Amino acid sequence: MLGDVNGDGYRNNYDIDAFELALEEYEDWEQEFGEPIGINLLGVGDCNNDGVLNNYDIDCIADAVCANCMECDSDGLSGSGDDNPTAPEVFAFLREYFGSKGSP
Ligand SMILES: [Ca+2]
Ligand SMILES: [Ca+2]
Repeated sequence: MLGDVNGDGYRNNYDIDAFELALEEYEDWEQEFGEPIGINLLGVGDCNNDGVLNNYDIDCIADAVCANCMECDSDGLSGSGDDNPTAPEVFAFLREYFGSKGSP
């Protein structure tokens, strides 16, 4: 499922951490999610279908994930607690960190 980057069958804010990991360290993502679950990163993360997962996919993944999670602006990221960033905050960080080029 596109956007289900952690392969748990749901597309929600729990996928944001996995997406961030995939952007930062593909090898780590492959070990933690790809191989154990048998999912293809391009299948779940190449949101704009250009054949690679990179910063171009941030906006698309953000839309896909946030469209399906009512709790996007509450908790659920990186465990529990009140200090966690909201999904929009995380995506804002990712755009800044990786540099979002937006849609072609
Ligand atoms: Ca998921
Ligand atoms: Ca892509």
